[in-house]
Amino acid sequence: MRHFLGVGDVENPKALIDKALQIKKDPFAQAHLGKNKTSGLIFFNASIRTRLSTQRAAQNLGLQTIVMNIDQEGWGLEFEDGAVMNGHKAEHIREAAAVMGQYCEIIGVRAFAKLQDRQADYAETVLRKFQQFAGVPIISLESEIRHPLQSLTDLITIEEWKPKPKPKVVLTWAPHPKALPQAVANSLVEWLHTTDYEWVIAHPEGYALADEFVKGAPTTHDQNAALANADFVYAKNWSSYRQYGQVLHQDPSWTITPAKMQLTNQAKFMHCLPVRRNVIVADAVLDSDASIVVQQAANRVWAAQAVLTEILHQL
Ligand code: AN0
Ligand code: CP
Repeated sequence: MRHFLGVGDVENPKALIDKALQIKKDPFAQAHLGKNKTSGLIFFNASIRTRLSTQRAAQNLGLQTIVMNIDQEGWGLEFEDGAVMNGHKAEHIREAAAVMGQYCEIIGVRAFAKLQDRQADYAETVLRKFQQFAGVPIISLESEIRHPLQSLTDLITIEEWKPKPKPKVVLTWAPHPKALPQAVANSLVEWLHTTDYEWVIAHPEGYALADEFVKGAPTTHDQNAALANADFVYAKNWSSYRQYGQVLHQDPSWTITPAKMQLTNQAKFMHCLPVRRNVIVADAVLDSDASIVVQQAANRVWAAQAVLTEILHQL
């Protein structure tokens, strides 16, 4: 594996999950793999988990890390080819990415969807430009449309907690006041396609994900029906794909409550975090034994370490 932008870059997703679980058991087995090498983590958006877990993973491998909040601390970047740069953007991605590639053996980039131009977001413009011009492996720290380190984590967590070989996983939309990207949901769906689990996507009308991700996966507008026999309830909000970037409504009947969890097979509750309490999910669910959101977030380290290990082996 050279780049990690999506499950398509992973030859054997199941083997990567197993590798991460192996690393979890013995985190320092390859404490010198990254010696004298540096990873750069470039953030266009806020982060807690991605930033800290990837740094921690790098540290476990003896890999140095440079972190930059480029939206606040860098020059304004131009991404258009042929642009006449007489506006407020001081530097082109061609030079910026090429220069970062001189300082780092691996670069991680986080660039959320702007939710204005669907075509630009779905082309993963920012990550692809880094891939094109940096000359080093690129790791997605959440692109406009994917969050593969999160999805790898999610499958690691399901593997650890599943009560039967083929658990039922429900990915359900839940309400949120702000327009959020589809990245976490798209990406989870993309990874779920590689499993033999029983799974279903539940969302209100108007919130269908892009066909390129859903690819005919079972989908319903009936959340209660979807929750029957669920072993995992994965809640996440996303804005509309069809009416791109719009919050069509915030229907509170989609909030995950104890009554909703009662419909399941004593399911575990999952969310990528950050989560809005009593909007996405009720306190009583998050504060119960059903919630594994903190254990899930802890697994971010092992996902990142497995990916960094694969890439370091290829350098
Ligand atoms: C982001 C999103 O939904 O893509 C990041 C999640 C990891 N969430 C928020 O901005 C709240
Ligand atoms: N789940 C996740 O990616 O969290 P952060 O946005 O805090 O990195």
